[in-house]
Amino acid sequence: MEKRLKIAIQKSGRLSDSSKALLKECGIQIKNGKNNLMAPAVNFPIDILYLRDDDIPQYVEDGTADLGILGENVVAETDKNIITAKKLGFAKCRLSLAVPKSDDYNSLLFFQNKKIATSYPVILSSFLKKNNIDAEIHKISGSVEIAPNIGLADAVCDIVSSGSTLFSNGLKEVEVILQSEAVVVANTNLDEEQTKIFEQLMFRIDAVKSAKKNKYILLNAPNSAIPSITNILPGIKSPTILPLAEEGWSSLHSVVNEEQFWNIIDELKVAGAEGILVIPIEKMIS
Ligand code: PRT
Ligand code: ZN
Repeated sequence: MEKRLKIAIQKSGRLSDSSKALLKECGIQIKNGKNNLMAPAVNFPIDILYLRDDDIPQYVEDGTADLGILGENVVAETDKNIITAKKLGFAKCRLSLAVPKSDDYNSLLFFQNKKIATSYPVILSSFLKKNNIDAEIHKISGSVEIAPNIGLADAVCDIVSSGSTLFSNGLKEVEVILQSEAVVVANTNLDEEQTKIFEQLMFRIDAVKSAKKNKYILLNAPNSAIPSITNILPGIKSPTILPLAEEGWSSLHSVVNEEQFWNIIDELKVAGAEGILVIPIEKMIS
């Protein structure tokens, strides 16, 4: 029988839509069984396991799942024997220490003998130990940000993304302990056949990721401007140049990084580029 890989993703929460969308962009169709724990892909040898994100590391360590998609914060907190194989660029956040806005904060010494509320006791205690701070860790599983207001703790260690949760609870972020984003994790004992499927999946993820980072750019320019425009365009290779019906003019095509694009757009216009079109790329294989 054909080997298949089991990939665990979050059943519902901040990671689930993006995880499903990524698999879809990789061309993988999942049979939709609502409320099922497991769903097979119809056109790729993987099965999807829907789990709570906190359970994924254990399942991947013991081989119940071969791969998983979850946040680096949970990977670090659960501290299982699994491989972090690839960063995915979504669900970016950080694990930070925060204190009441009105408190004077100068250094980590602030936390000496203080009480800190968190859902991340493992990461926090190793951070405090590394910095020689003695503090009491108060583990709570939700709504950590209200702990100082109800007198449960002096400070919190929690996930921050925009910062508005801390702000609306009268707290200020004072130290970042860990930066996090969604990653693919893998079991340490994949066999040869499983590794092959794993590599095919990573290849597709890379193609989707680099397509997202890049845009296809088309522009028209007088032939005399081609050398200077070619210098400005930081394409994969040299641009494609096609003659236009209008004598002495050409169309230049290239691939540019989304971030670079905004930096070079003015230079391109000054160099003589006209009719600039920027088009999303669906997949990019380098
Ligand atoms: O049910 P299950 O256990 O599967 O889900 P969960 O409730 O544990 O996790 P979920 O869905 O809330 O988050 C899943 C993952 O998303 C986390 O483990 C992080 O890796 C990532 N992530 C990204 C976040 C955030 N951004 C985030 N903002 N996880 C939580 N938050 C919360 C944070 O806890 C705080 O309450 O949002 C609040 C802060 O947000 P800002 O924007 O106000 O700063
Ligand atoms: Zn969770």
